[in-house]
Amino acid sequence: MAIDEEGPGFIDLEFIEIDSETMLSRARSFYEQMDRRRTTRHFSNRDVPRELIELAIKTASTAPSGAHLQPWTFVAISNKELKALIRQEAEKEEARFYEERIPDEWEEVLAPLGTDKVKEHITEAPWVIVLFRHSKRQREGGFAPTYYSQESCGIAAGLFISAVHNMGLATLTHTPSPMGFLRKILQRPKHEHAMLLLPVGYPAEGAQVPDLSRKALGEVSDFRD
Ligand code: IYR
Repeated sequence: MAIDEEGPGFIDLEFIEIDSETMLSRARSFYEQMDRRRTTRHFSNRDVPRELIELAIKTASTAPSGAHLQPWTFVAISNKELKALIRQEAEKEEARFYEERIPDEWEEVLAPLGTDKVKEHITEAPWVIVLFRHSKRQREGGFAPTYYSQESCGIAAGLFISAVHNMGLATLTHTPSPMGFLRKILQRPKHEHAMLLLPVGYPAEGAQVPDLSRKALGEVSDFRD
């Protein structure tokens, strides 16, 4: 549809132009703010109001998605018994992973991150969010596919992580493997697949992070001016 054609269901884009100086300073300060984000495994059990979690989910849900199907459900858990059950099941899977299934070449790159089968963050953090990806959607009494649901949910997860960091809290992208148990415990339908488990909260006092650096621009980009 050309820009000046009338089309059903279209409205004008709301766009506020920013002058170039402000643009650059906003771009810089956003980068600097995001560059301070770190993934920590050490969470405090200090309470976080539910409204902040709701806002992080609403922000995540602004993500672009295949055919605008928004193929995600964010399950937000603060219930202590449920968190304990999830931790217990996650640790069972992780014990098998770390003790039996982990290939050498994977162990080699994980070792510097100090991860192990103990998943204290699941019970320490006041909130645990589980992102479920929808591989199908309901249609006329049956099911039809969703499109690019991995990409869509990946983008939504990125926005969620940014929102949490921006509000001054910490989160961790945990991928218990395999994570089928989450659908069962959280009673989600079969076409929803747990993709990420994200504890959200304040970092514990004395929280630590691996001493890492990020790749330089030249290593992650290829410009063709
Ligand atoms: N799922 C495991 C292993 C793990 C894998 C990767 I790749 C990480 O970056 C971190 C951990 C766990 O959560 O411990």
